[in-house]
Amino acid sequence: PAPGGPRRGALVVFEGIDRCGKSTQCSLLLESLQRRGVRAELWRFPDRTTPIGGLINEYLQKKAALDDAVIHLLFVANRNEKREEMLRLLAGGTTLVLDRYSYSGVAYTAAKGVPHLDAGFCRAAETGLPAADLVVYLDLDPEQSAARGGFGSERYEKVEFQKKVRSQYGALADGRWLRLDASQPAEQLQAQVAAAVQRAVERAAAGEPLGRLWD
Ligand code: NYM
Ligand code: MG
Repeated sequence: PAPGGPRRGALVVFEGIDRCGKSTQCSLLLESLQRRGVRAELWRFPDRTTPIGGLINEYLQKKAALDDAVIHLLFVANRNEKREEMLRLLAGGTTLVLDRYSYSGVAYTAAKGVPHLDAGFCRAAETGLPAADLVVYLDLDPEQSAARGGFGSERYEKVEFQKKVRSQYGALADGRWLRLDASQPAEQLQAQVAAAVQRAVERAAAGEPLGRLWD
């Protein structure tokens, strides 16, 4: 970092199929970071509070039908409308914990199997956004996630589709992802998450530059 300048925050992303436990782990992580005095914020994508997020919400709740390319690009736009604020917070030293990000964008759209919306197209649409310093991938068998409460009300929450999403995540994951077996108890998962996040926060603070998708 510049001498005397702020130490940048880390970009930590949680990914996984629906009902794998991301939101629980994100909240536990935020509490543990704040307890340790690390300045941090928790965001989720899609951000349903913006006008674009409102359209996405209607699509997910099956109140609106949209072309697959259009909904895909709305998810991309929803990340880009938060891009500058993300970069500003990170540069100012805030660690950002994201409940889903570009990796969801690729995995869910590519899982549809639409020929002109393959993983290559999806990845290309994300370039220009910052890459995660750490991706925490909570891997779970869709039969198990389906048995958890709340599953089944939104678009995409079907076991057969979730299996395809899981295989897309498998193709997307590189050696730097922290892949955890999400069937473990939440506290056990959190201990592994916290250790990896601490290392990511330290690397960011030491001046490791923020990457760009898909470097
Ligand atoms: N989703 C999420 C996508 O299809 N593309 C994306 O880019 C993102 C960020 O939206 N089923 C899907 C995954 C989920 C749904 O997310 C909403 P959540 O975390 O269930 O609110
Ligand atoms: Mg969901």
